[in-house]
Amino acid sequence: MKAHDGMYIDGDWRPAAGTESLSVVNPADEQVIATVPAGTAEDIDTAVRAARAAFPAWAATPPAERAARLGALRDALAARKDEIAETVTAELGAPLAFSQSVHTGMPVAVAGSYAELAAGYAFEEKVGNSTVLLEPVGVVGAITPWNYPLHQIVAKVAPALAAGCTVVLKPAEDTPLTAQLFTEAVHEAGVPAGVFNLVTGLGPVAGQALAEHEGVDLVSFTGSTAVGRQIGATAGGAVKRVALELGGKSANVILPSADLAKAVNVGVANVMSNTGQTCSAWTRMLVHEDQYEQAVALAAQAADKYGDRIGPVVNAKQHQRVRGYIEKGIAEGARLVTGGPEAPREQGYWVSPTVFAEVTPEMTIAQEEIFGPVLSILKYRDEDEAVRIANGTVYGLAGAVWAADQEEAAAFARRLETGQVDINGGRFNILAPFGGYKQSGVGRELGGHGLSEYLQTKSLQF
Ligand code: TXE
Repeated sequence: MKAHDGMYIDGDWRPAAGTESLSVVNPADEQVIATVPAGTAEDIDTAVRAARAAFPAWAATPPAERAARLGALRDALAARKDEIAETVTAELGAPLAFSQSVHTGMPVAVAGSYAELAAGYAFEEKVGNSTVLLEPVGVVGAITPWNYPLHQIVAKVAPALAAGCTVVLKPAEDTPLTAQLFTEAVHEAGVPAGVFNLVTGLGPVAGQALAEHEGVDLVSFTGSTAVGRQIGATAGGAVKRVALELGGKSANVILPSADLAKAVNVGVANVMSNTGQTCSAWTRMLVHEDQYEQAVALAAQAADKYGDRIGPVVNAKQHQRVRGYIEKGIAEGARLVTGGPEAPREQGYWVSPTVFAEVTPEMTIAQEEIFGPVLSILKYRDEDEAVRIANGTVYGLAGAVWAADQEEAAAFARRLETGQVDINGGRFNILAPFGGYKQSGVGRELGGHGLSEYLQTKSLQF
């Protein structure tokens, strides 16, 4: 596949400082499809300097002009939609139809939403005898994961640019080609030199250098809790702003009055979507004891329909990790209803859609993020117990509640310690804040709340 052999810094593709490179592998068949340069601390330093130099002018650019660049970015992404979808499929392994709809459609819409938000945002407000100015934080270091290669980038870069910040992006090493396509779109959109910069490379090298750089004012990270904790500690030590979007173990609570078949089917689809590699996935299904066996049978049936239509997981490490969790589930005494740890194909990182029943709240598979197509079904006796189980992990990112009427479900949702809850299936809203309670993270993405992460306030008293 086509790849740039350089970093995008100060408005141009330029050679990397070092000579190392990263191989990009297609997870469906383990073939190397491209190589990109592996950035070093030196590349990061050059990129941060470019972003610093570009900051004053971009911060002073009228919001309407920043909005116009974001509108052009949305158009440039939309014009590349086929190429983006094929690239996401090649480097992530997602089925092409899913790459076209979610992996491409959603980020295009999010970029568009920030073109609108930037144009209408109140960057100044009156509070009594004060005028409060909402000013851009400065240079943003964005570190993104591979699971939604384009969306994760757009969800950080678009609000940062809308706010008037400049950015250095270090995308995941598994999916740098989508990041390069995004960069081409930024260039084509006429975003001024230095406002956006791309350095590809390894997390512990380029990522860490970016998180630790003194010239970065805010680090926005999405990825594992382990790395997030480390980045949070570094940022805290340097007293710099940080936004962390980490893992999840979301509960899908089916109340007895709900349409059981619908709730189970949508719940299974939610977990299998993107091969389970979604931080907000409803990986724990909570069902009343009287409906438990029926729900388990329905879930197994629904999971079996997916077969290998869900695509592989992203890489060898995740392949081992996900199958390791399935083995652990069996070892700890959960009942394997369908699927299992055996790889269904010899080549590629495939995992069978897997459903566990008789999962108890303290089991590893009910506590830790698996990040694969694995559903755990738990039993509850009454609503209080359902709330306790749903809230009984270190995470709190998303969730779902199903009941006969919206009010009943919403009343239950108010008791959940989590950042987002879908009522009777909900409908993903790109303007609603997305982010975690507890160890699922710090800060919010998307919509106006996402934009405000990149602003700091100054008040003038009259
Ligand atoms: O994540 P990493 P991995 C969870 C999920 C998954 C697990 C491991 O449970 O199974 O994390 O995935 C960069 N300093 N999520 O290993 O390593 C790295 O280069 C700075 C949840 O892929 O956290 C990449 O760009 N940066 C999740 C990004 O961090 C570092 C999405 C994420 O990689 C770094 C992905 C370092 N020391 C995984 N080390 C979500 N919340 O959506 C790595 N990176």
